[in-house]
Amino acid sequence: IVGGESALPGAWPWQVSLHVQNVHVCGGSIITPEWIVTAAHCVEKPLNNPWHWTAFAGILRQSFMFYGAGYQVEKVISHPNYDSKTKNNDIALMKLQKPLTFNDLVKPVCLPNPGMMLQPEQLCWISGWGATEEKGKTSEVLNAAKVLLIETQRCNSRYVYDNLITPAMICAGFLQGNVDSCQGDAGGPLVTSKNNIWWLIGDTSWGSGCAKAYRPGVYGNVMVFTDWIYRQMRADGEFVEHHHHHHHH
Ligand code: 4AZ
Repeated sequence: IVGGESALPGAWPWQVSLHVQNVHVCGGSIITPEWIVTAAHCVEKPLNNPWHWTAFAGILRQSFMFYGAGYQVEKVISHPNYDSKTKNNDIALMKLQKPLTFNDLVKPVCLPNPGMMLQPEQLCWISGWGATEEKGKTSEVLNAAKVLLIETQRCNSRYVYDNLITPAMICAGFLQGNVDSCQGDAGGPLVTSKNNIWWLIGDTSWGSGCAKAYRPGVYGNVMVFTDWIYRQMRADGEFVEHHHHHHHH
């Protein structure tokens, strides 16, 4: 996160750090005790194999994340229409081997309802352990920043992203630059508070550099994926249920 501030304990309780071989690689968001939303580009082959991944919840400092405090990942589901070249449909799910225990520091964020009304420049927040400057290194502490949604028509204008923004993406930040997500924040949350509830509006996906003028952050448009997410979680539950029945009869 560029232009943000270090997070207070419990401020972003859905934020997880996703590690590969004890190194922070991507962010993610807790949506249930067992399921994490992240970006599909974080789990491209060979990292689509769940055994590469450990998730850390409720810990602000990278130096406090050690193997025993992590949650092993049991399953990785990448969006079937993810396009690695255009980053279209850049969303994935991770299922944990053991459920998280929710407390003041570990809590889920709500999935948005399709058609949920947002202001054209809705106030949102981004968070993560990504670089605090372009080409910088991963941050030791969790950072967060306030950003505004940017209408797709503006974000697609010739002086911004010139029609690279699909309906499955959403832009947020500031056209003057200075505040943005950056390398290492990918997969993490873009959230907004409405009716006193925090909603997962986006998952950090891409951008041209970090915090540059006319190059805002681009996020997966989670509202477009809500139905797909529920379907994946339901299908997984039915699979477990189906196997239990065979065992008993
Ligand atoms: C990344 O590589 C990344 N400025 C995340 C966000 C942005 C650029 C790159 C947006 O994780």
